[in-house]
Amino acid sequence: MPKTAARQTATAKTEKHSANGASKSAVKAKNGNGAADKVNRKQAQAENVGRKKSQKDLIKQTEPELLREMLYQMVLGRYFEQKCAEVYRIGKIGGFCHLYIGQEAVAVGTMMALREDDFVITAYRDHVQAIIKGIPPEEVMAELYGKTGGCVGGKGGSMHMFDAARGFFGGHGIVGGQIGVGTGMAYAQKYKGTDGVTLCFFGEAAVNQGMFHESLNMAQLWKLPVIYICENNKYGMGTSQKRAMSISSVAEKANAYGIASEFVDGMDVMAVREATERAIERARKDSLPTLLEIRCYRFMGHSMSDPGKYRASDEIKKYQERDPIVLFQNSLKEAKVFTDKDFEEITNRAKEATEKALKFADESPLPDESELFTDVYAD
Ligand SMILES: Cc1ncc(C[n+]2csc(CCOP(=O)(O)OP(=O)(O)O)c2C)c(N)n1
Ligand SMILES: [Mg+2]
Repeated sequence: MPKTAARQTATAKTEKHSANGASKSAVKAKNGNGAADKVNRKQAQAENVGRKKSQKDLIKQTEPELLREMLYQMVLGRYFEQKCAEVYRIGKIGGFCHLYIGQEAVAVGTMMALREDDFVITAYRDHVQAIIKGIPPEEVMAELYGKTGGCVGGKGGSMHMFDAARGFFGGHGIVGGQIGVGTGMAYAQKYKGTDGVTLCFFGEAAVNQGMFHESLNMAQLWKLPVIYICENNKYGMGTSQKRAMSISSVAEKANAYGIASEFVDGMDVMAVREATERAIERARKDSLPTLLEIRCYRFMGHSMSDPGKYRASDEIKKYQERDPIVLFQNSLKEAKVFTDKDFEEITNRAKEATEKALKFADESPLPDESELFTDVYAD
């Protein structure tokens, strides 16, 4: 094994677990399928107390203005998507529509640690990521409506948000497909001599695709500045991870390629940010990849057409008790950074931005019929 690979494997071992107290669960996950379900409640509560303390400690070390913006983006993501569900039900949005409700801490914690010129690519659960990357909520909503004011002129819809100028490269419907494209984006950043990095999001079900393994191998071999973010929400459509994956720890899979990895609590936005900052530094300074397994939970169905019969309501309730927004708000209050008045201001601002987006989408014209023949590529 070349020296560099051996050194990196050692890094992977020492840096595998976050400082947020999640390491014990990750080690346990090694021997059983779906270890998260088997965690005993008392132990989980004790871990939660530890994580809450670490969230408050990190809050105290962070600028209040940044914390305000982080909370705003999380609340905006939540309101925006609740409205998406509402207008979907009355037929204003058609086709597939996958909501991100419950996973907001992942996008905010990771993406808000980026520089503006860094790149992001993700799967079809992409509305909130698009907004955080700077696409105005109006353009995201108009895209959902299939209107010309949308970020891709109404031709992409829910799954295909895109804005190259803002460094947001989709919105992809083929599970795992974006992992190869994201790896290529990081290759381009390195080839062009920039110090930019790429954040590449995917779900845990995408890890079973060959593309994941081919990409991780190349990323470490060619030392690419890419951060792979596996949003492990435990389900791929209606199939639980337990029924689809022989090893339940995704982070551990990075060891096969000598890539540094971490396991992170996706309900804790500060822990997500902290782990991402380490990965960004590794990518920007040393041009090395990282795999972050961020454990989270989607509160809604896989998509708007999911009847959701495969999950027990008790399980959903268990995760809702650790709603990432409520958790963050409570920590901010306990750390005496914000008061109820601040929360009210943030909530009102998010509601206003969502209403403005809805109005814009309603008033935006539908594409002209002639648009059927533009931007269409066929051999
Ligand atoms: C190559 C491919 N196979 C199957 C599908 C159908 N499909 C769409 S979403 C999905 C589940 C993906 O789950 P995960 O990667 O965990 O992401 P999540 O939806 O949980 O965010 C599947 C199998 C697809 N779109 N592409
Ligand atoms: Mg999933």
